[in-house]
Amino acid sequence: MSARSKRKVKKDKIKQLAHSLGFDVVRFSGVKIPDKDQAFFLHWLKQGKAAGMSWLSRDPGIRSDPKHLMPEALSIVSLGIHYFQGTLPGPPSVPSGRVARYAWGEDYHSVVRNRLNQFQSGLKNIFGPELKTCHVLDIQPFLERAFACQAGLGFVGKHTNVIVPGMGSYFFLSEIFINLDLAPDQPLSPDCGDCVKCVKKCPVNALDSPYSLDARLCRSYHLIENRGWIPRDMRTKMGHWIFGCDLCQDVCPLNPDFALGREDRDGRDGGFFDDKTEGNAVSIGRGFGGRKSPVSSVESRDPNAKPGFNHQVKKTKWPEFEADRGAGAWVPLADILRLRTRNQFKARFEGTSLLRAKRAGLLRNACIVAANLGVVEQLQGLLEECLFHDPEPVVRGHAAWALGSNPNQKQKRILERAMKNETDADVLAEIKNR
Ligand code: B12
Ligand code: SF4
Ligand code: SF4
Repeated sequence: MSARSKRKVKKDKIKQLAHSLGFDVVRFSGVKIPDKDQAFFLHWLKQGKAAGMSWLSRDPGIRSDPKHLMPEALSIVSLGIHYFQGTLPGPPSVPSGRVARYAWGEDYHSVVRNRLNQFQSGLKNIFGPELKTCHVLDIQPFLERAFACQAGLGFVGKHTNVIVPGMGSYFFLSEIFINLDLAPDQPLSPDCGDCVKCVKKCPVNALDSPYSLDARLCRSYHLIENRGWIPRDMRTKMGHWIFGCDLCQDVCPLNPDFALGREDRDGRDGGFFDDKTEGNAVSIGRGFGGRKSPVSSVESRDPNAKPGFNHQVKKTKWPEFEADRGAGAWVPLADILRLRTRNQFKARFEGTSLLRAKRAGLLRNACIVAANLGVVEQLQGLLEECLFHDPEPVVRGHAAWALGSNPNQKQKRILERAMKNETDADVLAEIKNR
């Protein structure tokens, strides 16, 4: 067998194993990614776009180089895990906050990590004890999107997410560094064409330029990663989102039409949608430059299918990411506002990604959504409890903000009473500013 065929056989075996374990897309690259990706990242940091995520600027130089983690690495196996669950369920009858799709089910870190461990053991069984591998999944300091692009797993859209041709962007990324010399796959070129829908639709202008996200403005950053106070002028812009944000992906014509939430179509996400036609079929004309999708081997049978999206690929094959396996698409605000201790919070959200926001962060978000949905009166008792009894100033302050959002006489009296009780300067400022 020629060296070339041997390399192909190795790749085929790896692909077969990965697919048998449920990984949806598998591509290969060498360990070197283009210098422009590292340069782009450094420039992004310098512009301050990482907001409070100071961990991103720790050792920025190593993020593009697998050899820092595994000196023997010769290739990267890039893996795509499709988590799109189908149509967004309607909101429950009680006031509820919306959760980004990636967090509906079980925490993907543990689900995918388990599968990666099985993958690594399987690879050892095939290639023997000399084989070395390391896996990367979100938290390790690497530019995963750049690796995925280099391997041709997808291309970066203007919303900055990696889009898998024919399937869309609702994918987790993960990589295996491996000491086998495997033939690289070809990168794809970015192919949004003239479309700028995500850039235009982002209600906070976080996509201030295509392919670059300013986390200081992004709802996803504030609702998940920001551990402190949400800037006052941004609070109303959070709409009904309680954890993460999917809007730039929901409006993307390279994602399934039914990704769009009904309430988004109606323009009810806090009323931030200027374009009431959102959700109607959109044609960008140039999806994938008219080429056949490199991923989908099955041509769509839907005569109205847009170029580039395979309408047969709809839902995730991973039951762990379905809404019934975790927090779900909507969480009742009352469920959150009554969580007074860390243990209560852990018991309610154990095994889900929502733990990342921490108790105070999630209560803060719930206060904001209560005001944005106009349901303060309905939740007045719980908000009052947060204002008087929560141990965290950030929760008391956001409860005060919510109670003062459109106060009736009763709510004004609650705030006056809190003025006399409160000792924290930041909370007092919130009460006074209402
Ligand atoms: C920090 C972080 C965030 C931050 C900042 C996001 C951002 N856009 O930078 C916040 C908290 C806002 C966030 C939000 C989300 N995140 Co996040 N996040 C990360 C994390 C940990 C680091 C990303 C990073 O380094 N950003 C810095 C920027 C500069 O780098 P970058 O976005 O990776 O961009 C590179 C590529 O674009 C590359 N590139 C390649 N080709 C091209 C082509 C062109 C033309 C250009 C200009 C650049 C380019 O160059 C850039 C620099 O290397 C990664 C995991 C990881 N270790 O990579 C997950 C990750 C990016 N997040 C992920 C997810 C799922 C999300 C959310 C969808 C969750 C949600 N629903 O709320 C949102 C999406 C918001 C959005 N529009 O990006 C997935 C994305 C999967 C995908 N399909 O792309 C990742 C990869 C986690 C994972 N392992 O699956 N996230
Ligand atoms: S995640 Fe939401 S806030 Fe962030 S860029 Fe996308 S649409 Fe804008
Ligand atoms: S909405 Fe349009 S511009 Fe944005 S990522 Fe999708 S195709 Fe690209």
